[in-house]
Amino acid sequence: DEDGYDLWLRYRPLERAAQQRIQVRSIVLPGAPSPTTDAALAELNKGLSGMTGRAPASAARISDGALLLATPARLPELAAAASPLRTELAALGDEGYLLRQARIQGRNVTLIAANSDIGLLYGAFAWLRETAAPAASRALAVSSAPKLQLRLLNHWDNLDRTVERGYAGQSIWDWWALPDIKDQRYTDYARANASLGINGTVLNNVNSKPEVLTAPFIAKAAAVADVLRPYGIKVYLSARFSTPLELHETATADPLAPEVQQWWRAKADEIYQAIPDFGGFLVKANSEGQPGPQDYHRTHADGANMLAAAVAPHKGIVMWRAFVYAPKGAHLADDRAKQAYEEFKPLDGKFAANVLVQVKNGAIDFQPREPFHPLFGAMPKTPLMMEFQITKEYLGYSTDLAYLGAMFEETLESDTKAAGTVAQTLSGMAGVANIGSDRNWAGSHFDQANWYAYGRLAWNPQAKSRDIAAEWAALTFSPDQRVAAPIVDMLMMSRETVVDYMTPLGLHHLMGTSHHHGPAPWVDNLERPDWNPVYYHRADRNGIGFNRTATGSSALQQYAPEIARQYADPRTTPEQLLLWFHHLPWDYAMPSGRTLWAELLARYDKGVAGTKSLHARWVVLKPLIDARRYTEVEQRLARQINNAILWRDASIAYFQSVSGLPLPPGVQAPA
Ligand code: GCW
Repeated sequence: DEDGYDLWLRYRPLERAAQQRIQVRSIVLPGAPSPTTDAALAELNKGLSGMTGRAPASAARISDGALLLATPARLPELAAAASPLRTELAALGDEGYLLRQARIQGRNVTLIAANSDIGLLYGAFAWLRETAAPAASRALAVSSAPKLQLRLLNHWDNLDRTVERGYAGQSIWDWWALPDIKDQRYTDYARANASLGINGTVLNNVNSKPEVLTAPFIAKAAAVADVLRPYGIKVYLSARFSTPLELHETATADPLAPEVQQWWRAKADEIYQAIPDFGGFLVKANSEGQPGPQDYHRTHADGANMLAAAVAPHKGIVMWRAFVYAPKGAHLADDRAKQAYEEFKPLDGKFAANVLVQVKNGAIDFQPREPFHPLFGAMPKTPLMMEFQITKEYLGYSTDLAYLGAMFEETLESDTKAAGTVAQTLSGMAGVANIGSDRNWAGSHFDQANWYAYGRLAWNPQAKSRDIAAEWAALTFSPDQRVAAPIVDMLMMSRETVVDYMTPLGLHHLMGTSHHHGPAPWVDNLERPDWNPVYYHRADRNGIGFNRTATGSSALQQYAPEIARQYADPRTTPEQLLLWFHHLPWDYAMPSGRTLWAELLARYDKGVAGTKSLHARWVVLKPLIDARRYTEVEQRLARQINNAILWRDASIAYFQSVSGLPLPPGVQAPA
């Protein structure tokens, strides 16, 4: 059916010519099956029956036309000194795989080879992907291993099934029904994630509750872990720092107090009893009112290391978030963008070996465009994780089309001028999930692409977002280039379109208060100055933008000297970040020859034009798309045009009221 539930794992019938190329007569798995190989075989059966109309039989012996799944342990030939695949396989690690047409035991087979059963599962998904959306007449020769060890989803899911910043219905975790009732959706969730190589998931919101770590919830998390385990996905939990105190089991939450350390050790032991491969904790501390070690005049390192010691005997990890900003104090008058660097940079080298610091892509908060976070490249002694937001809190929810693959790629390939690209500074990646219990999982069909792109980039942070978009479009809609190619174009233009109609030229944080949807650049009366949009755009009669150079907040100094020098001058600052770093007069001359004011207006217009173009490109695809998905997408694209017009008109009207400048000839003042 066409409701989107099957995501990119649709396995629709292939055209006859493509079917004939497959020629799989049997499936062979030497050695004893495991829950993971069972999952791989089930997926291959599902995929092949869908695509070719019949599932080949499982066979014990290798014969011509076999699809052979093998590890060196299962098939000693692969480990033999004479095997041409031996070295290649050895380089692929625990999770990598290779796909090949090979001659084994004198038979012509299609080989999926790996060093572990998880590698075989990943290889099976990769082979199905290649088969469903074949790259033009290429010989099967794939060899792939993940570049990052930790590839996680972070659910901001609450125990009452609401989801913070979730736009796809309720949480998929039905805490009431668990542990006894395990929804089939958990298995399909595991399949979808394993198909991308995602190998961990934090089940609950970083704004966490003490109850999460009580026995009943540990049992529920254990039930989810049991479902996910065969798919190579570990379960993690967000831990509230004050849990023992709030449960009245200690008199303090001070990380240096022996009773607190003892409590966490015992808690870790209890969790590992129930979930032997539990991944560890994610912690939001001393940020937005969450408790943390600073409440006891201890550092982030003191807090993280205390938890790290509790999970270390079990090989667990702690992911400690760097998204911090003070509720009160000096930073408000100055620049909130600076706080994470100021708190964390001095702690480089002070974290235990099993602690990772998890840093948002930018220093403010998941804006449509931010420069990369200055902590990347600045903490050489600390493993860092990237935190991307897949759910579109600031980019139009699940209504507006914005392909985040392009945005993720832009951050990952940014040069830190200190330690290579941002991608090269990473030990792991976390994506704040956009998944909910909506039938199509993500709230809209196109938002599935953001989950997909995140997963593929976590596997290979150097991958190209356009290639990923092409894969997704072919798998999700159709490999027919009349369909896939225009969808790729829509995806690739969508994010810049959103930037243009919401926050062009480096503007940021202008969204409506608390819900963060729609424009509110005029708001200046919130209890905290750094929540007000006026704090960020700083528009007045003379100009607009946030001066982060030495004559302003000096946030620019947190970057490597080469970047700091380049961006100190507006003329050598990338245009797309101009007003992030500079406050400029309205008549500042832009490279286009327009004044800044005229350029701003042109960008808003371009954004609106972009939404009309997205809609128009979709409408012509109508004859080629199933009716249900066509309509569901069309309605959102039409709505997006109106969202863009609202953004443009409200922003221009407000900025005009501040600048006092006339609109250019031909532009009507909004009614
Ligand atoms: O941007 C803010 C979001 C909060 C979120 C916080 C965070 C989970 O508006 O909803 O809380 O970021 O990342 O901790």
